[in-house]
Amino acid sequence: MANPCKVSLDPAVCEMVEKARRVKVETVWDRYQAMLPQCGFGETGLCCRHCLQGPCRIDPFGGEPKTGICGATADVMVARGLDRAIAAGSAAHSGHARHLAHTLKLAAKGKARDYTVKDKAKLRSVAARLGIPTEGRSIAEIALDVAEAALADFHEKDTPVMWVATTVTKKRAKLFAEKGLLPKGIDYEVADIMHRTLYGTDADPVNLLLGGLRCGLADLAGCYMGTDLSDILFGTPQPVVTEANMGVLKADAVNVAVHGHNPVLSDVIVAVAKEMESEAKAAGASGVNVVGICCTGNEVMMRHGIPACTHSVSQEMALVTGALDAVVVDYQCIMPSLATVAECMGTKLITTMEITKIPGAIHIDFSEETAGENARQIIRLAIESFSRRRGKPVDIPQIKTKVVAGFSVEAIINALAKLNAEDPLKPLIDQIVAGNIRGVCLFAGCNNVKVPQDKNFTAIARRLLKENVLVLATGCGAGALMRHGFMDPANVGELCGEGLKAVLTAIGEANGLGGPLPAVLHVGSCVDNSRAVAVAVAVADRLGVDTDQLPVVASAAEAVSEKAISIGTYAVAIGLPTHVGVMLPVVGGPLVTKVLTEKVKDLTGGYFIVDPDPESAAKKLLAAIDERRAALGLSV
Ligand code: NFS
Ligand code: SF4
Repeated sequence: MANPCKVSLDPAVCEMVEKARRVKVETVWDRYQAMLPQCGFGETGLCCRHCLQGPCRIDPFGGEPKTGICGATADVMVARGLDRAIAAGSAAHSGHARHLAHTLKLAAKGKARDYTVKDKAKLRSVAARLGIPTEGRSIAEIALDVAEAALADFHEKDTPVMWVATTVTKKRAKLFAEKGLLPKGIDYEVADIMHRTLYGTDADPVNLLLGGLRCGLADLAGCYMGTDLSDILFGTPQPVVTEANMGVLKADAVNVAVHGHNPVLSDVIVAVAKEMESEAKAAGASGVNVVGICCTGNEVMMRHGIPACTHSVSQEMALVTGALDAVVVDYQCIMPSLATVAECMGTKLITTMEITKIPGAIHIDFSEETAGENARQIIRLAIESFSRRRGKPVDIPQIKTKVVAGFSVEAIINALAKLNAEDPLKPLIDQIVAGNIRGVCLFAGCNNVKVPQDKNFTAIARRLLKENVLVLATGCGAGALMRHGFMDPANVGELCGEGLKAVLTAIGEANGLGGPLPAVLHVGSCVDNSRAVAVAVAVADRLGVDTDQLPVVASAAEAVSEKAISIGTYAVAIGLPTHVGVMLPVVGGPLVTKVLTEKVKDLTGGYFIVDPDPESAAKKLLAAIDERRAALGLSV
């Protein structure tokens, strides 16, 4: 269907962009237009402010100046810049994981009564993987040890980072150890990047990239730990039916959006919202309607079926409806502009974390010890805000899609076990061998203002699904695909090739769904890219190969955040061809570009594919899948 709105493929977003124009609320797309043309030095990565002699910039066309004032070449400049982006991404994911480790520790000590170990089996399995004894020990004892092991992984100690050494294949752990790529400590690696990219330190672009690769693996640890500890504290996701897009807002309810990343706050809000229904009703509302934005939304969708309102670049549009009474944020991917939009629309913006304050927002100092109380305070503010909004017109786009989410590794294995209880991975592997599943693609990362929202994700996914590629999705990539019906099983017939359709139907029917699994499996938030790694590692182990031999690829088709860069880096480190659909600020460095897109293959088997065109990107991803199939002796 032709879409008159140029900025997004999502009709709900288009409706709200129109409204924003009408009511004169400035949007991310307005600010992008005002920013054009963007700086060519920055776009190609050829500017440096790492010391006070700068800023320095290098001519991207080979003219003068050819180096910075200190003599740093183009390749040094872009490698240093990339390294710092990887370090920032790693710091963010692992900051989120460390927060969970603290929560688990407090819970184990009985000091945070709003938290318990919800998934004891997951706790035991994580402990076993780390070599922590479980026999004859209490849950609190094991939980405390797991929390301590997590915190220990942040600094240098006698063992390498355990959340890398025990989560990749044995072959890969050995390769990383031999090549000096096994991270020593998560914080250690982030600090190491800051050190080596300091003025006058590392001036060898390849050495800089190796440091970046190791820091990228520290990011894998942060993500994997984030998933493990969230599952332990809040439960491992199981398939759940819910909805997505702005049509999930309800004019007559107290609408509260949870936005950001960490379930430490949002999981408690979901529980407290249920308890406070009567308070909301007393204020004249039909109830409390909690909805999600970005990855916090993914966390509570995966575990509680909380509907998703919108994602990433369109976050302002959720407020433009005028129907949101409160937006509660923790950290990461929260546009500072929300404060202005909130003020215009009568929404309360509530910040909760010490590291994320926004002028104009209400700050509630959240702590694990007082989580329930904090959450009640937040919902009360939302109810107050509703009372003021009550009876006033709102503009909720009547657009929503059905979503089946909740595909943790455990849930996927459970589903496959219905076909083969002894060897659950066998049916999956048989279908890959038979070619009914040609390969697997993971869609991850954000929506970027430079791309019409969802265009790359939907175009590439459509193409791959038709070619029988099994698609997993996380983060705002999952958000994009869910808002376009890719997670509604009713659309499998239209979206998937015959082979894939048959496989999804067989699994769905064996599980009593009376139909197929959805075309795209939602595996969670961005830290949950670890779940995709876990699936790949399990399949590789079962086949006796390494992850760089599998017909598995990844795509961050509309990436924004430095976190997407660090995730892409560990995807390459474990051996995946990894597509990025926006230009990376490295193209000004010819050697660095060549290493990232070609040479690194000799080291890890993985490599970056940078291509903003979704059609040609899809072709390249399919070719990468077929190359792997051929090498394994499978039909292509
Ligand atoms: Ni990932 Fe998730 Fe979304 Fe991008 Fe941000 S919310 S952590 S970084 S924008 S996918
Ligand atoms: Fe310029 Fe070198 Fe300083 Fe960077 S580190 S700003 S290239 S002098």
